[in-house]
Amino acid sequence: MLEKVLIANRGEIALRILRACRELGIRTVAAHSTADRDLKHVRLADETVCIGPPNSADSYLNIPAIVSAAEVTASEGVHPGYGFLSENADFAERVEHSGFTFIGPKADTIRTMGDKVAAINTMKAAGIPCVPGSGGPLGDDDDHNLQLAQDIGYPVIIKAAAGGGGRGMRVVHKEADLLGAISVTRNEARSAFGNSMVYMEKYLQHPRHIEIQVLADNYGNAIHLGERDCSMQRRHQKVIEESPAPAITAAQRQQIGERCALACREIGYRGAGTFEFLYEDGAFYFIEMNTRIQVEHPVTEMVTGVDLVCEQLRIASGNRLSYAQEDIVVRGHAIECRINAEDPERFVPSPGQITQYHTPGGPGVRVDSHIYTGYKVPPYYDSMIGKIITHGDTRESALARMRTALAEVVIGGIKTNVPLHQDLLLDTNFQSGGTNIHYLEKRLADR
Ligand code: MV4
Repeated sequence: MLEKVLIANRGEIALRILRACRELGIRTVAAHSTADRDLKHVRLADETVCIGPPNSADSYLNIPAIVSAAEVTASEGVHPGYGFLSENADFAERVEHSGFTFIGPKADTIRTMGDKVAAINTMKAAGIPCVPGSGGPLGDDDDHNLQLAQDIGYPVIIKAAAGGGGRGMRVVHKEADLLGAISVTRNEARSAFGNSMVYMEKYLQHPRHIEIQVLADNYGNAIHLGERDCSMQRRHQKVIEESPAPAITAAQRQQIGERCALACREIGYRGAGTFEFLYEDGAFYFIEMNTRIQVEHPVTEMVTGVDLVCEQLRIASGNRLSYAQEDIVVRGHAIECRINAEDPERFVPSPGQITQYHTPGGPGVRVDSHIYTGYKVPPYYDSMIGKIITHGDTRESALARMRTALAEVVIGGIKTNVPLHQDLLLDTNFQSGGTNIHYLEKRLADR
């Protein structure tokens, strides 16, 4: 097993990684910015190292500072968490070339999945169903692009190959708008990502966002751990996630899950990963692969009983997967509410000191958060301050436990989106399991 791991992240995921390390007897190094000296995991870590000033660009995104921190602390592994450098292939490469273990896939895999055109082509070749589209980057031949869109059928969507997660895309409803949209998306992609490559897909108008969790080791073993429905989102920020997805059957889960596990074996995937699909009218369409642990991983942990972060650490330590596919059973239902320090109506961040904090509890309730009474939420980072996750035998029971948990939680001194969650938990369309990716934004526009 790795002996010492540097945690190159902050907040709840840094604490989550620290807990997994503790459980496995791995010593921990908390790499933190000057604004984060009071983070809970910094206080709990075996060692701490300051990697720079508050701005992420100078600390959590500062590759030389993090690699140096690993060197001076004689760390063996580096866990990137999510966000920040977690899907930066150059970072993974620098970590490995400096003699440390990057806790994630090979740098080449991260690079391939970061290029959405390459990712789609890789997955298509590995038997994963994809959205009908250009099958490659768009060229400069206007007539060819017009013909392509006509063949695919309007509406189409133009996406930046270097984008992802909702950045750099444009929906086109009619032929007259196509060429302008390609050129605008290209220019935006060039200035935002330094890469003007764009591609075209059929635009699916009312899909759900369903993603498959996978784990793979260095020995050609790969398993899937079912799916998560993350359709409840606003501006590409997920708000509520759940597992299993209300819309699909156990047979569908097995079919798409096995395809993903097979694809992992074919491409030599390693570590934890997520296949993102759009799901519409009974069919799955691959859009992207995430090569990191995700915010919403706890709902999968709650229904499968698998500790995904411990598995990441075991895999990076060179162990075989602790589970075979037959060992993975989806039991009951789990739901996660992301708690943000923000105004619940206007969504503006609400940093500041937490004057009072009471956590919910009881059967099937889990709280993943780094906050405590007296903690000051800094203004420099993402506004997510934690997650409440509930589990029950049925979806109804998980929802009831979430309503109880939300009524119990007290976070004083700052605004949070708890009232929004309370509202959504009472929404009859959500309760009956019927929402797509546009539901929340429509509902907010209507209120
Ligand atoms: C799409 C789509 C419809 N059709 N692709 C947005 C984030 C990025 N991961 C891909 N996205 C979308 N791609 C096709 N062909 C709709 C979206 C989309 C979306 C996807 C998942 C979750 C929320 C979303 C919100 C708006 C648009």
